[in-house]
Amino acid sequence: LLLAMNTVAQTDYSPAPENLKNREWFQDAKFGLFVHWGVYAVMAGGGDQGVAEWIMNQKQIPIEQYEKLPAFFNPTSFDPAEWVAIVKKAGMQYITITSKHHDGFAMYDSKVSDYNIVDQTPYGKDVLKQLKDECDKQGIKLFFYYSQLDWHHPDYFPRGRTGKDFTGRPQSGDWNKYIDYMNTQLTELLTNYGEIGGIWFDGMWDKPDAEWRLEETYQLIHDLQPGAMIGSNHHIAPFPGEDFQMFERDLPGENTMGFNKTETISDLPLEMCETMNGSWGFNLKDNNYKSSKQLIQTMVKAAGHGANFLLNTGPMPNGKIQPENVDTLMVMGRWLKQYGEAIYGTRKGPIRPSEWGATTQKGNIIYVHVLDLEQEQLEIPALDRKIKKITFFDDGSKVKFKKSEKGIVLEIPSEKKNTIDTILKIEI
Ligand code: FHN
Repeated sequence: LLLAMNTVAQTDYSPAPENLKNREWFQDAKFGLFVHWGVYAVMAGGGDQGVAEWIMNQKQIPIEQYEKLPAFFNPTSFDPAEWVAIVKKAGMQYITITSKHHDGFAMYDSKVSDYNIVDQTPYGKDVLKQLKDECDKQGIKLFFYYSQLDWHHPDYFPRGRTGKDFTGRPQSGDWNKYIDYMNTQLTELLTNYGEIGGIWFDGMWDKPDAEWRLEETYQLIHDLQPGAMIGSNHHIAPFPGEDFQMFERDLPGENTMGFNKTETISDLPLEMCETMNGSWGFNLKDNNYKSSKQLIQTMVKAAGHGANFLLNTGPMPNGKIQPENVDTLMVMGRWLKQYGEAIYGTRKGPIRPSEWGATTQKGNIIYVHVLDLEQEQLEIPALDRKIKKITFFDDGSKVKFKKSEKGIVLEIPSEKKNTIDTILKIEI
């Protein structure tokens, strides 16, 4: 009966009206900041590339040692108003911040565990509360990332895939007690911070066959905040109860990562996340920053798939966002100030993104994004609608085009090509 009830609960989800409204908002928003911030920032990657928020696991640091880190985490330069101002100048509409990552350390004032920023750091304040208050003040939505995988909690047992058990925990534990603990922390996050954008789950992949009691957790979230959107990382297809589908480092359906296995694209709102260098958390050595041009073009292609772009920063232990990331975000913000009409509020266009670019659509306007085209002619497959007019976005001047058997051929004179994205407006 219990299984049957669970199954019923699982397939019985129909989003509340406020959830459906938030899904529309989400798809219009298009661009958000992902923040990976925790006590691991103190280690700054330990001098190795590719190590940051995973340092506890990659360096096999037992809990007894890792628990020394919070004493060095004192972000006295953390200024939520500065962070939110950067987000707004970047043209971002929301923030998704780690409330608890795999190391189990809560970046908020949790009452169910003293392994948190208020009880165990010299800083002693709840950064999520400060950030949420500032987001509310400045009209930015806040989502909480929550890791189901936990390298610290004794009842996360049997251990998962992530390496042999290096933590020093006893080889025993009550799995259901861990799920109860997780649901209690989620209740704190959905009760003590006002209306949140949603919960961004990660880490279930560590124990794919475990009884995660997901229906119960999703029901809890939707009961506490019907409008809160649930997303969960690394699924072939979303589970019932999820309100958006995410793609890590992959454009929807491209599956270059392999690890993502997101062959199926659902009809839920979509989001793709990516780092500005190679690390999610702060890594002192990782200076292979992606160019702002590359990131703008990724954002355009994501929009061409109808997906949001969640771009990540790993703040430093002092609470500042890396200057290299701020510079990039300012360039992206200036670009969006000029071309945002072709991104915000759009949905995917009639032609799937490909190497020449992408299309987005808003009402009877199709935006053709030509990225880095060399040749002066661009043939795009037939638009199955009557074309009324084609103009260049930047000055409204007419675009020469002719019909071809495959579709239309656009003439793009060299003086019209910009370095990032030549946008045409097709009125249908
Ligand atoms: O293991 C995590 C990783 O630390 C990071 O949080 C990314 C962000 O999408 N998700 C997992 C790796 O896929």
